[in-house]
Amino acid sequence: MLNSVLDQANLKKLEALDNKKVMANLEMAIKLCKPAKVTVITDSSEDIAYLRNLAIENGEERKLKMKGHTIHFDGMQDQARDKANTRYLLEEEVNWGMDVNYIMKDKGLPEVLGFLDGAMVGKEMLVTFFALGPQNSDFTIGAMQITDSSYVVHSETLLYRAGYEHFKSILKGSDDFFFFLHSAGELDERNNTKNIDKRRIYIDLAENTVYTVNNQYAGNSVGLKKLAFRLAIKKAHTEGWLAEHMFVMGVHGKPGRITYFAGAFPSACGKTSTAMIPGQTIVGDDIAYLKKVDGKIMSVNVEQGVFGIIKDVNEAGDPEIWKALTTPGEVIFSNVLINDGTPYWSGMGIETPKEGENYSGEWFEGKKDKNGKEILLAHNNSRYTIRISELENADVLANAPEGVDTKGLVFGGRDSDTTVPVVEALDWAHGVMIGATIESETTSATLGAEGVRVFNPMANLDFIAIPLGDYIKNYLDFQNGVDEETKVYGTNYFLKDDNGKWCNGMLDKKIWMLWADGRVNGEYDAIKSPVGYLPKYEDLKNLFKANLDKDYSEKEYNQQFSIRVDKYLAKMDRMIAIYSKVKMPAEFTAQLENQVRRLKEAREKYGSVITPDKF
Ligand code: SPV
Ligand code: MN
Repeated sequence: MLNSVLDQANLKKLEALDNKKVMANLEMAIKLCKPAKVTVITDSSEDIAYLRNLAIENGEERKLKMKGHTIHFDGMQDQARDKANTRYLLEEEVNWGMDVNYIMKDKGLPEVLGFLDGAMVGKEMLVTFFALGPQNSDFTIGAMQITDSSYVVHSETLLYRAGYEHFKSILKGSDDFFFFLHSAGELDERNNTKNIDKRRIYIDLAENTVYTVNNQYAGNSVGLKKLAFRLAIKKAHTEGWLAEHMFVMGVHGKPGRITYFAGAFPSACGKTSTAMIPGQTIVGDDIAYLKKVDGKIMSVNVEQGVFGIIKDVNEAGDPEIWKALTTPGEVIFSNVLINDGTPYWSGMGIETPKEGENYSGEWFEGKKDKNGKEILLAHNNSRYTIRISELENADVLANAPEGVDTKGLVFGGRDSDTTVPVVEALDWAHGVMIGATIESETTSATLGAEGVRVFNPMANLDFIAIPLGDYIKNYLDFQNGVDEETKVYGTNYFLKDDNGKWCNGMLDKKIWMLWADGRVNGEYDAIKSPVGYLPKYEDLKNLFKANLDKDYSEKEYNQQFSIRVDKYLAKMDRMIAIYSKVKMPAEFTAQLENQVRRLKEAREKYGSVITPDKF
């Protein structure tokens, strides 16, 4: 059976791994998907070059004018993660304390296997191996991906570290790795998935296996991203570490000093742009593993690339990314506008053409979809895929096997009228509560009403693959045995004034991060308020002047850092309504109650809007 589709050279590459589970996975996939041909991709430059060419040859990507740049289009209905059809395969009913999309395995597994049956007839199957984490690192988890999409594997070679050698040496004979089987399914004349109604992304937590079919958008098809992340959260909980939806960055507060932070923000709340703040260095922008080692919290970037939202990337706001996107180098653009071999997107800060080709086919300004809705030149979720090593701000320890010594965590939401731009948690447990009460307001870019607050604990709600109470308990316990208590910050870049105008500019996040950096390094005093430690005006004034050459007024400070007690209490009411239905650790429930108590006591003393100088 194997021999008819797998030639000797490819078979030898597999046999060198000496791994029964790898062979069993492959045999299962071949029998099920029935490919015409099977190609095994190792870490060698010839194999990677083969892949890159294949993506061009079969039309999944096209070359652009700039050397190394390519464009990939996903279908009209395949532009974002499909939450509705992403389900866990479980063997019993569960109550995890949050909305969990799951299906009984005896029903779901035959369904998804049915869609994968014969899905690769006439197509080439690619068998690939990646490392989730740095090479030769105790953090790293092996991942085997089988797919019929060369775009998926090409993306993975940019986004993840090569793993064939990891399987060969470190994982020799082991079945402790993640497995992903993907097929784009039947394709239409534009090389896009035809049967979107049969799109399924099913996650078998017990087997560390994910099946995904009839999709191409990377968030659904690139198994190593959010699909592996869900498996990792379960594994982390079992083993007592953290798998988080976090960037990792080095903050350069003083010449020669780098202090590492990890931060979680819901999608479109400024996570990538925080990791890319000019003057700082990036380790990773999306997924981190955090472990306690010798009394320190060490973090690694699970990835080595960025799958970033391209909308609003321009030279002024994101100079590092801009440079990578406008100079030769390996870049995959997806779902942007192409005109004369050049990519264009919204918010790029230069004039864009009125016609070209985008994910909808031939495009012209004013084009409407079949529901009469205007099709923009580029989808709001259009993206770029690059290696971090292409960036000038890559951190020197970005690939360190031991990770980086992480001194602070940051949790950011999107909130127009309640929380302050930056606050330091009173202690670790309070910080866990700040993370667990993140809300993100919907914007005009998402479907439905604007300004609706969406609860998103640790920006991880979509990915928590265990009961919410267990996840939070693991977080609380994580600080046990750490030498120096890790500081935790809450940020909010989206505060508006009474006239609905943004209070802060795009670059102000640099000041909040530098203040946090100074706090971690013992440089600033702070004001103890009911919601945590607030910056002092003088310190922010100096930071604004020194870094942005901006005169930050006391009026702005008072407006931004006043505690709006009634709004905070309303937020706590929303949180208590959610968490009262969830089995939570008593320590966490006490945090919620104490937060309410402190706010009410302050209101009695000082009224419902309190400037920082009162505390
Ligand atoms: C996110 O939405 O958080 C992303 C992009 O990082 S996706 O790969 O779609 O998850
Ligand atoms: Mn993400």
